[in-house]
Amino acid sequence: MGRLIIVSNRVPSPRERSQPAGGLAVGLKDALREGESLWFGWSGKQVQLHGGDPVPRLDRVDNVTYATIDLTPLQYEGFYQNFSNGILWPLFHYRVGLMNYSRTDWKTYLAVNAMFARTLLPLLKPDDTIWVHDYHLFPLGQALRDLGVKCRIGFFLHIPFPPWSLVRSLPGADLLLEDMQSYDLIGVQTPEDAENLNHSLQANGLAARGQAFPIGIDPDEFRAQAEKSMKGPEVERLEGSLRGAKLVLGVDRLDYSKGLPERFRGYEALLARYPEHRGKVTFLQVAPISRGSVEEYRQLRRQLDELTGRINGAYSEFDWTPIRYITRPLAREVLAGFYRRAEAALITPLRDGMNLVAKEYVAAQNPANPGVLILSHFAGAAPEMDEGILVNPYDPDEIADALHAALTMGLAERRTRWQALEQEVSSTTAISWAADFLRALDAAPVAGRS
Ligand code: GDG
Repeated sequence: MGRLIIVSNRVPSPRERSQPAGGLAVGLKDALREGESLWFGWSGKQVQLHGGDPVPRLDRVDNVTYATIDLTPLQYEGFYQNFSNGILWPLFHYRVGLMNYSRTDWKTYLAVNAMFARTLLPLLKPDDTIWVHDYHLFPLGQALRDLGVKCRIGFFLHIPFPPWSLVRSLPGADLLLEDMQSYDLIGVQTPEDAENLNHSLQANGLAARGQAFPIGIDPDEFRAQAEKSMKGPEVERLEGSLRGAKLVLGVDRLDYSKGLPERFRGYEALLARYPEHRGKVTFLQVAPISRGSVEEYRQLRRQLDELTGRINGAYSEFDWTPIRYITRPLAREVLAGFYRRAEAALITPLRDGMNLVAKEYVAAQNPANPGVLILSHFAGAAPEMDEGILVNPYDPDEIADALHAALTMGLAERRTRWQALEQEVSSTTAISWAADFLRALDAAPVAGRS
């Protein structure tokens, strides 16, 4: 059996490797356990290079070789910051108006993908299987084919794929789709994404290669974390500080795709329209700052600072604060206990590829007294998780009604809903996701290569 080669923009740091957080690293950890494998990508460092390509740094742990390269500050800016996060991210989250297109960044994006291919090439063997991840690396498959690579190459997109009528607003979208023909299989999160991708390919006279492989978590590991964390000092301190109030929890990177201002307004509407909850509920939003040097993200932060101040100013009592808002990351094991303590999770992205937080919340619950999941229709997880309360995240009043329903729901209904959700989270895990994708890639017809 040949090796598995994973390529992603970022390669987990040595610390993240031993304790992987998030679906990608967890799912791959198991896939990487069998046989020899290599994980290639950016180190996360920016270094000024004087001519030529970087040389990959190799570092081996058990049967996995991690190969990382540095980017120059100009590559970081054009490829990562501007094109990937400033153009592709908003567009693929249906926010064309936030896309800051520039032809220079497009050229840097293509050049960095070509550089990834050139630096990866000497590490490859003919019977390797290559699995490329996410929107930073759409053109990588073609760049490898241009260098004569004939291995099987699969691609997985972690974010949504919007309809062609939106995608086409990106200059060069047709070229990106053409490049994607180099992949033997393209995985996306949901059937809707697969349909959009396949229509886009067909609108450009290309073969449909998209298939849905919804990503999951490792529910057993997360449940164990949550149980352990309940006995820890942080959950005890949280419990004490709540003084009997119910807890509504939100956990998201501080990103405009996550619907945070709308969510805060939804909670405000709860306090306004259902005054019986005043003083009896606390909303804790954990939102670690992400991409903090991009203007749209700074604006969002200012907006949330203002909303939190306004809502707390209007509704606080001298001994009760309605919103607790933290923009630093919390430790994963602490977070797991907070999920288990929360009576409701409020997860209302405007668009999300999947949303692993929704699955983690379900895995963390106490079966005897589970909390309620409130989830946006526009999370990739929604079709699988419709036993939660599904909401339109643009409507603060609908969020308020859902919160009221969750906070007053009886034990029997909470348990019935949770059991169905738990079944779903346990049946599509990170491990089965990676295995299903790799099996399908192995079986995919190899398009016209000898
Ligand atoms: C992308 C797609 C897709 C969050 N805050 C803290 C923390 N987290 C962890 C969560 C979860 C992960 O980060 C976030 O995963 P999501 O899936 O919710 O969202 P994205 O980061 O946008 O991920 C998404 C995913 O890729 C996988 O394909 O589902 O749609 O956008 O695991 O728990 N972890 C810690 N502290 C925090 O404060 N330790």
